[in-house]
Amino acid sequence: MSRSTYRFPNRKKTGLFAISVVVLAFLTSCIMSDNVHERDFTGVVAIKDAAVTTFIAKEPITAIHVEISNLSRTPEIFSEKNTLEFSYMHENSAVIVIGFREMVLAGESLFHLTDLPGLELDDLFIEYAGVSPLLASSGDSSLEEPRLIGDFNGDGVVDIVDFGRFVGAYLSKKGDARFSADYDINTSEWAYGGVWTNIYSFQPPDAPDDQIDIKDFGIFIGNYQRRHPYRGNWTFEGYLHERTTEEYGLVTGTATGAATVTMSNHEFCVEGETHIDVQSEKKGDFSFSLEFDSSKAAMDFDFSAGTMTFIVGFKNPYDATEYTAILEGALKRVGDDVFTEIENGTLRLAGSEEVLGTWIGEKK
Ligand SMILES: [Ca+2]
Ligand SMILES: [Ca+2]
Repeated sequence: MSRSTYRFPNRKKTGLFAISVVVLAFLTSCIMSDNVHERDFTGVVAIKDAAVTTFIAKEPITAIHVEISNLSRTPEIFSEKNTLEFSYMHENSAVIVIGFREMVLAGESLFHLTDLPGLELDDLFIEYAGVSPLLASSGDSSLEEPRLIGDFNGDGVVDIVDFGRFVGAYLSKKGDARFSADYDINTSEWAYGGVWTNIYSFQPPDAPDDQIDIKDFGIFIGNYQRRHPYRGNWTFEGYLHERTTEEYGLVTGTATGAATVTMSNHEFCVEGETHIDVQSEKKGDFSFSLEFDSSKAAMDFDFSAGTMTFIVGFKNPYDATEYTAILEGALKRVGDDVFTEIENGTLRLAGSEEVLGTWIGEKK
């Protein structure tokens, strides 16, 4: 019985309840209309009630610049999103700049101001950046060198150090002392896939607009905390060509190596080691280990030629003779796409054109 009552409640009571809800909603809307204000901006709507002003995206947004005139201090900013923001006073205006790590979609809340009950929506000026990245290639490159856009100091990561530089140039124009074309990155694109997926890595040559503004910040935040994908651990395998010598008979060899790649001043820095096994007919099997001399190890890409070069210094463990080995190879290609892997490179010693072996290399 109680079960059926629960499922089919008294219709009279339900009707009364519905009327109460309608009356309450009507009363609330009367009160709200006095206290809730709304203003439409391009791309954004601002909704203000007694305590909070909320900014809602009307289209996808990656960064927003808000100026509030007639203020004497910067306000408190609160956002549910993962943001990078800065604010400052400029004459009698508070300037708030917020970048969003993930694009904020239409209908989603961007941020709130909680401590400005007297805010006039007419005092707001808003600009924003929204980006539609173009993914042109599914490979790591198309014979253009990808760049980690926003890594201004060239250490292979976009971080707070780069942000500090960017902030210093914010709202400068060509000709200003603070301006540098390095920060004029607003036309950058997600040009490649592979290890560069979702990283702004390409900038058309004639595209900068000679000013550093919210559009540039929108790109910067998109790459914030991203790392240059060639940093990290690479592995190599090498095969020496068979050769017959009088002393050792038929000699064959294999090598395995690992290198850790970092970056400094936009150059790759390499440290690592390799292990070489050499087999000989006459004297039995023997093997030895070689360590890279990191001061001599270097790595470079030539994307216009589609090649990678790896230069390694090492010592012969028996007589301490030092050698420089040069590993060169064509980057793997599939159609127009280029991948930073070597499928069949050549190995020789510096100063000699004689190819001693082959190698393959890839990043783990
Ligand atoms: Ca950096
Ligand atoms: Ca710009």
